Amino acid sequence: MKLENYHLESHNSERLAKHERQLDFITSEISDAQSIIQKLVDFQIAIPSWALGTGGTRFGRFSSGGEPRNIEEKIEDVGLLHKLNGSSGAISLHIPWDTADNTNAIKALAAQHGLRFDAMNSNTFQDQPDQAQSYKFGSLQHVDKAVRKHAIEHNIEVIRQGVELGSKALTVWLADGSCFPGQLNFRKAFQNTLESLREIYAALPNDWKIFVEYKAFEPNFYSTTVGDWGQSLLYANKLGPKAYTLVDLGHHLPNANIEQIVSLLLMEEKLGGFHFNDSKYGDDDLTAGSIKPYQLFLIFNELVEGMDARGMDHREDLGWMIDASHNVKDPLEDLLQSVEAIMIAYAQALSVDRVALQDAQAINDVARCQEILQQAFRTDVRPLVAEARLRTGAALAPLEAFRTFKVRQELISNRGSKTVATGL
Ligand code: PSV
Ligand code: MN
Ligand code: MN
Repeated sequence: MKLENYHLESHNSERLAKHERQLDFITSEISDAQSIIQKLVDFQIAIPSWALGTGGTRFGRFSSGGEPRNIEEKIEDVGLLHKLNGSSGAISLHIPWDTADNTNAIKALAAQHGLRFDAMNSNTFQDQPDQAQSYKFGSLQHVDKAVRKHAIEHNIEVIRQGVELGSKALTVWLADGSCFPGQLNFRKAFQNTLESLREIYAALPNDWKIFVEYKAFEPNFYSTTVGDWGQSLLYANKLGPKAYTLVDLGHHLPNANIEQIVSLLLMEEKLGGFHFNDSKYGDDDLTAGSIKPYQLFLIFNELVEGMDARGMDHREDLGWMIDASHNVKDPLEDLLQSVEAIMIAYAQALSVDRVALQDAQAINDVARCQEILQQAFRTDVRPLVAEARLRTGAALAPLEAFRTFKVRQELISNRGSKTVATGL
């Protein structure tokens, strides 16, 4: 069945009494519940177009069926998520996977679903069919200027497509690096990459940003040319005010203190945005908050503290995106879970008693500092997140609604059980 507003209304009315009891309790427990709810209503997290199909590993891929076959169907899927949770009002496209033939129709379709276009992603990690130059040994870093030029032109084309759609940012993630010691002159690779990024930067419209995403490893396993936040920050500083670092949670070496990285990038005014996900080992791209929810909370704790200290707008000043892959779960269910986890971490961070924390820090009361953070982390803020959804007309329990109203079955019957989404 097609998901209609009256479905959500009946879903919500069945749960309303219980929800109100839970909401009453939490609003009596924390002081500024209403302002937290409003911030949650305003907060939007972009859904990556490439996460809407079933992911896979190099060993196999097991589709759940009804996957979106083109950009129109990807927009429809994000529209469904947004209808269910009220917080997925943007889509992040990956080019050339999502190159649209008719931009105006795509824009109209997105607007119909209440979606905007978040950062555009370029792809210089794969060779496209009949591509004249190969990215086997890198793209923007390549020893051959012709390959670099090809990659630069691709990025400029992505900006062009993004401008037509109304996007305001380009995310550059490079697979560039080396697999074995001696393969690469690190300094030359860095300089080539910088020179290439400068050409791309020069093509950015004035109101655009470029996000330089770093990653410690994979597909290259000896060195990566934008390997950590230090290297990304170097590029961003050298490029200029429109360049920022993008933090993908899965792109660090084990046990990295991501919240500290976030804090310092904010201080330097070079934090551009996020790719949220979670991991046990590396770039696992698991559901946000599924493995290390305390880390997610600590990251949001730094974000709220750092953004408020700098007077930044929580909605506008950073790019909030998910970057995940779903191998065994329904991608839409998984994305609903990720958005929920991000909203919970945000709500918990908003509820931290900042004045008390500053006071405790000033007298080195370590135990008290820990208590204050853990008090917020251990408070069940889910009714606040649910209330934000209720106020936007979305579902009190999105995942349950997804199942009750048989959304996947409807997609399978419309699209078939063997569809393969373009992307990863
Ligand atoms: C690379 O691992 C990455 O996180 C980058 O953000 C890419 O754009 C994305 O995955 C999809 O390939
Ligand atoms: Mn990423
Ligand atoms: Mn990744």
